[in-house]
Amino acid sequence: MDRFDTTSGNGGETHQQVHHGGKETGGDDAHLTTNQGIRVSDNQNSLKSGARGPALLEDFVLREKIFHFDHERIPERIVHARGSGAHGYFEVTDPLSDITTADLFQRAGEKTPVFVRFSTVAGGAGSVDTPRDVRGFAVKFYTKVGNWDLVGNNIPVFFIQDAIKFPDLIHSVKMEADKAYPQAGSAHDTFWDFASLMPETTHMLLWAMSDRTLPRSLRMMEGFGIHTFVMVNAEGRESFVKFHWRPKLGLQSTVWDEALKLQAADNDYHRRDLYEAIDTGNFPEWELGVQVFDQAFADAQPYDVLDATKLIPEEVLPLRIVGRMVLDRNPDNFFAETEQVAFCPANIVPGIDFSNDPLLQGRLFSYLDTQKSRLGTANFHQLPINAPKCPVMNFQRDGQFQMTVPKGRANYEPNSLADNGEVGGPRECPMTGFTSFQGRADRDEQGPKLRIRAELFADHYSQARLFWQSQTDNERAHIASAFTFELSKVGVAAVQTRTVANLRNVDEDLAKRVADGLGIDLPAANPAAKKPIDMSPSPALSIQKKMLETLKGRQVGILIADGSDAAALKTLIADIEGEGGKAVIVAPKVGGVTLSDGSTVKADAQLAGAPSQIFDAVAILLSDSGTLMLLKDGAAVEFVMNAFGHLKAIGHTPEAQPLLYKAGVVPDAGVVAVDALAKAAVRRYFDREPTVRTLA
Ligand code: HDE
Repeated sequence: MDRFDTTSGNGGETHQQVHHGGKETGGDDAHLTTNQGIRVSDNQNSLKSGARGPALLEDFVLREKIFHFDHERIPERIVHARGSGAHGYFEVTDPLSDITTADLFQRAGEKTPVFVRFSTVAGGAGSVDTPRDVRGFAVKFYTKVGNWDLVGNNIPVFFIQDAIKFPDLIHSVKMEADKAYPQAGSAHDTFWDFASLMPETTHMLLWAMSDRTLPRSLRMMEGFGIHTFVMVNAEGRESFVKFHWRPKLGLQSTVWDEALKLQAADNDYHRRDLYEAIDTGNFPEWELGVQVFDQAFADAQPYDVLDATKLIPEEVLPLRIVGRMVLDRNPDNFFAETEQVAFCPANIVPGIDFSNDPLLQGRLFSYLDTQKSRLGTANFHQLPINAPKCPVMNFQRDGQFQMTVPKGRANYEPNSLADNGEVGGPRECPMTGFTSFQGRADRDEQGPKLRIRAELFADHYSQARLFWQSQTDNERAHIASAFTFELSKVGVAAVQTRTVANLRNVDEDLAKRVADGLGIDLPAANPAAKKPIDMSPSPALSIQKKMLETLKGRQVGILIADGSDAAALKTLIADIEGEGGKAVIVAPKVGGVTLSDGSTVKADAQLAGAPSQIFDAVAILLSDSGTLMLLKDGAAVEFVMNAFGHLKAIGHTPEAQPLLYKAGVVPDAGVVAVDALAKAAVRRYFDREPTVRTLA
């Protein structure tokens, strides 16, 4: 039964209507109807003039069905088109009342409902989940006093400093205008042409070329508000704030070869991972941390806190953890919720305000504007996923798809025509209403109208250098290799040269490695607009330095075949689950195998459809005969070879050794007996990497 529930959650001007009455689920009295509520007698055959005659135009059942289908798609987002969402809540652990009057931060233990959408940036809605790309991390808090949207990314800085460059940046990274390829990737001429001509992109480029853009799971990413925001407390004291989300499962990324192979294995790898985790009660969780500072701190930093290409190292300004966010419910309907959710950085609540970051200021216009084009009406805020869960009362009226039915004739304020003849309708409230932070007259906030940037914005390299110096050797090799890979896809030599010339201002070694990887001469350094300075390395910027050793939220693929040891399988599954991981049985036939004791076990996945890149570690639990059989199966050899190449732990039976040998596995700390696997699987073996591939 088709039931559209447009419950807005809007406690004031309620537009709670069920257009189509009836029961939600099927049953004897659940009848298929048209959109006009007319019962349908036959949903299999169109109306025809005779069994072999022409279809009749009067068939309103057919016409309505096709008409509606024809208009099912809406424009996808111009950026961040591919995304996955979930419902959950934010819970305060340390009230921020000393810093802000924002209602949602006042009371320990209080929960605020949220809807979160994670996304890739460059690809279309139907593109894959695992390209090298920045991830969006957008949170809508349905607070008691209105919606607050914290629309961030999984990287704490951005490519550009001023909103006026955003259309150029996005045009350059999207598919090239004439060819319409490549999809969902930055490894092409136009992106690197733009980036190489815009040295302000350098810091973010290092992040983009790091493993941050290859997350293992949406549940294992950090999130950042990026911009400096403002908070105001009850005394009217302003603070600057930066927002950080910290995943409870720790940071985890894939390696590049693995990410490429994941695209082939599962287009929906991240979407499926998020959905299944929530569906099985393994609710993803993040801590919310804030960096709070004042003008004196801001003035003392060697960079401008209004510049979105800069971060504040947490070693300099530690995070204060104020709450946690748990995602505990999958959307009921992807389109109605994840597709129609409309985030907007301009949605803020009293106690929170904007800084003068010129990138943020541009965003404040763009998001509202784009929703009109995407959702087709200025009333998109009435959609259930966007509607605040507090009263909405004003005199904004009409427009396409108006869902409310306001009563009375007075649609203006002030008015005195309420039913009782007194002053009617909602009125403004100077005490509790949103009041903009006034800023300070002694700051350089106002002046002549100029198209100009503040002086410190000209330093494009110091923090790129800071990022590079904060990485492990292995992470540096990944970054240099990613630059090399991407630039090797660029056909215009001058673009390669210009990029490497920029990198010389970051670090000589990085520039040399990329030039060497490309096989080009090291160009002269580009003149720096401002000479870079050395900052103290920040270990918090490295993924590997703060990775958790855990199996929680991870999955281990166990390859079995006829004859596999029944007792060992049982113990291994218990060990994996004991460490908080998930065991997935992979076999040549999904119907299952006959184990050593004659019992049978069903497989969770067939070998050909479950390559090892979808797992965090693998077990090769084979008997002699099973090994003999799988030695002839390319999928089995690749299963082992890729697990080794992707630096994963491999647990194996002695009988499986010939398969490991054929797959090129060389014993190391990550190659262990089956009974030692659950412990070994809590991490990756990065020191193996030089033995399996050449890195720049
Ligand atoms: Fe966005 N961005 N953006 N962006 N952005 C959009 O809004 C824009 C920027 C981010 O899951 C659009 O609803 C401008 C930074 C996320 O629905 C659009 C500028 C950050 C999402 C838009 C930026 C983001 C978007 C496209 C430079 C991290 C997905 C569809 C001034 C802090 C939200 C839409 C979702 C989406 C504009 C820069 C994050 C066109 C003009 C910096 C996570 O309005």
